[in-house]
Amino acid sequence: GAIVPLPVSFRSGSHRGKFNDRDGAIYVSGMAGWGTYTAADGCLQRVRYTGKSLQQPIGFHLHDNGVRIDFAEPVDSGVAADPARHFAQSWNYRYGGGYGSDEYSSQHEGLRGHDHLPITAVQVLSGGRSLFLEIPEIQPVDQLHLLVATGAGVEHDLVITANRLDGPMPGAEERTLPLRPHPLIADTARALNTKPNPFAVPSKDVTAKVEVGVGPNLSFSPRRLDVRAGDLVELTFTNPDTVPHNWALFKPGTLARVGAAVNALVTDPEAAARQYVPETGDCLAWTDITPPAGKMAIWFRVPEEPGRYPFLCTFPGHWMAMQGELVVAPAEGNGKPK
Ligand SMILES: [Cu+2]
Repeated sequence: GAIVPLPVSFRSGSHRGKFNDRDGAIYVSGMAGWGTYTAADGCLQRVRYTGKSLQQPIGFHLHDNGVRIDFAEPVDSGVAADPARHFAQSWNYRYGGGYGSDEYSSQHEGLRGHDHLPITAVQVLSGGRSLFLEIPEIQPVDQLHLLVATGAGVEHDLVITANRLDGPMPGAEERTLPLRPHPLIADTARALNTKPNPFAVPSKDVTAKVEVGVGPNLSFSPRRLDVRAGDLVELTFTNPDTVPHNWALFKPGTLARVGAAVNALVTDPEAAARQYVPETGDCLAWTDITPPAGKMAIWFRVPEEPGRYPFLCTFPGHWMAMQGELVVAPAEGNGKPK
């Protein structure tokens, strides 16, 4: 559904409305039970039809390449056909045990805020009674806010719950970005299917302590870590960045396969519950997705095979840049555990 503000104001909160068959008016009642800016504690008000026309959105349809909006009156095509006259943004809520939710980016997992969605073209349809806004980056989201101009100085807000997008609107450019799962599905998977990290178990037999953090512009700092074959490593991962990251170690020579699997995680509702670690069997150890200002330690045994083991951040969109190497030297005969 969508909400559309009406150009009326009531003396108090408006909780209930009902049309009266006898006079065709809608009667609205309500009260100021929660925080409100209204003047009165309660109200019962009548909204009459004056006989004048009123331009309002009266319907909409979501496609995977944009939104069609139907209007009560024909739009002014000179204004409405210009993509720059309209605005679109989206955000998500976090479904969880707490009351209420912050507003989260629908494009950057874990970040608070809204995302601006570019409107690349507008089609004026049905003799001006419908508009199709091409929005190639549209996704299933909790809130999609459109500000649509239908004439000079005439704008309409629609706040849409975009649970499901239909196929592409014919005649408009098709989307290129993959469709993400609905945020509610990802949140539910996170709540139900998150398993404890198998490497978050402290060990007393540590033979090497390693610290790795996050540098500027999607990088690890340092990018190279040195250990010996068979070491029992305590690795502390620190994230001083403004976006979430993880640290995941992979078998040598698996980057191409792992990268493809990481890219595919964007459309997988279970990915967040799995800390965005791909299920290819190539991952040797990993931290959880660590939030901004977060820190996590893991304990793992270095493989017996000396060599250069790639590590990545597998958070969506990061792995191409955010890479490093664990360099495993041959073990020495110094009594270290093998
Ligand atoms: Cu990252």
